[in-house]
Amino acid sequence: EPDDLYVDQAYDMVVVSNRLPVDYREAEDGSTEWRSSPGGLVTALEPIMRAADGAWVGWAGVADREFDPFERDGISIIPVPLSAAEIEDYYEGFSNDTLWPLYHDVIAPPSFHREWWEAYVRVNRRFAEAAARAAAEGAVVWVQDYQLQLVPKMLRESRPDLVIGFFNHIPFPAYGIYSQLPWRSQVIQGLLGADVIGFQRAADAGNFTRAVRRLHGYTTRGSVIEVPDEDGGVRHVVARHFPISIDAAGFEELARRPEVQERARQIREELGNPRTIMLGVDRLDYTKGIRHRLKAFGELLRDGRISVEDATLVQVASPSRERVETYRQLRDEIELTVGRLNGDHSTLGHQAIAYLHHGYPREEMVALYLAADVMLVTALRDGMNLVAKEYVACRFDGDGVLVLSEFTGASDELRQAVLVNPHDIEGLKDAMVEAVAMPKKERTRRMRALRKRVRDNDVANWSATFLKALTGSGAVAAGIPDT
Ligand code: GDG
Repeated sequence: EPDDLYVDQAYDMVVVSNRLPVDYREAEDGSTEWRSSPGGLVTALEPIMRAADGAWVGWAGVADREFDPFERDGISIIPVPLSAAEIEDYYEGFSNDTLWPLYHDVIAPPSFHREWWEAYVRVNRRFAEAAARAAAEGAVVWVQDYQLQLVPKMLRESRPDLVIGFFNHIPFPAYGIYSQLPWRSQVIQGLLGADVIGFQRAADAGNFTRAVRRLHGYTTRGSVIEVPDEDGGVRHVVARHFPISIDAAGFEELARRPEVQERARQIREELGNPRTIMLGVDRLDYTKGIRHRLKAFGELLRDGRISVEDATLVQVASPSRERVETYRQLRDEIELTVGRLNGDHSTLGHQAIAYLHHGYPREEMVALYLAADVMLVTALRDGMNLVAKEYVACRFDGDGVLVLSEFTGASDELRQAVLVNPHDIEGLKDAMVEAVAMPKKERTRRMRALRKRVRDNDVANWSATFLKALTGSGAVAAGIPDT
């Protein structure tokens, strides 16, 4: 049973994110539990939160339920309630059907609805109030992601004593696209309430800074923005990139387990021992370029450049946002394409595509990474793409080829991947063939360089760098290098 240890204004470190690191689950038989949702962010922040005696403010994942704060594994959990209507308007609507497509360069058309915006403002205020209530005098509050862009300003207004950070996990678009947003000024002002605004790529930070100049005319010097305050002075806000990463050692540890390696061998066996296994792992999302990948693979089979005896494509498409119409349509399109390609090319002994619309335990994901000779990351736009980094971290054998879209944040760092423009289907096909045929020596050389990069910048490094920039911000913000 969770024990209620909550005290107002007691926490020196507060993380605010749409979802808590734990989900409330109700089983068929009526039993309930708080289940950990061990994402990368949780792994990154857990040690820091425990050391700082921190609090995590977020939604528990169920509608219309209020929960008291409680402690779990040394972290105080502060649930914020959302009604079913708010989930529709703030989360599925404004977050996932307005901001998500807009910030990913309008790959899908964003919907603009004033009721969604009103719900977004209302819910952001609720999160800000919960954080303000939890934070001690002078505490550090770190707000996560696009669902909560108004929280920094709301917090600063009620609690000017706080040190406020914000990290945007998804891209920030160029002004020509961003400026479509009817509430573009309010969102910029919301973010500028922070002391440090973090982005994945230097290009995202540049887009944000340009939007600030275009909309508000504030002076910017490198990564520092001069925001006028009420008493005629200026406040320094830093906007720069902090590329997120993964728990690289944790993934490698899993990959080295004998039972995981045995499972990788078994996967190859079960697929009929194809010479090459290609792998895609994505949430089923239109930003991930799954259709482009299938098109390229299908044409390679059609043209006889590869055969089903040579190569199988395993595509894990984990279920995502199934109540948003664009996602339902995407699923139908992908499943039609997979069905056609398998019908045209599979034999009784060899499937062209093993398509899996499931979520899997992490061990199984790691076994898949180990089994995959070629990893295909063909996103049309992606803030970072952690799958690319996870693949690399797991390949302690120094083998495997990463095919990586230039439109991912990861491609700024993972330069030794086979880089592709997924819109160029011919180029993508050539890259896939090149990856299949790459000599062992070349594979090893590239993988060694990729692995060094992921190990050197792991997720602990990411959070430490951000928090250092944040706690050294304010007067000394100008000292932060701007590259
Ligand atoms: C957003 C940004 C940015 C997926 N299926 C299963 C599973 N996963 C895990 C992967 C990976 C994570 O989910 C997905 O992370 P990505 O980075 O690839 O993509 P988004 O979900 O879109 O994340 C992205 C990220 O935030 C962090 O800032 O990199 O650009 O869009 O860890 O392994 N994990 C398990 N089973 C699955 O079926 N266990």
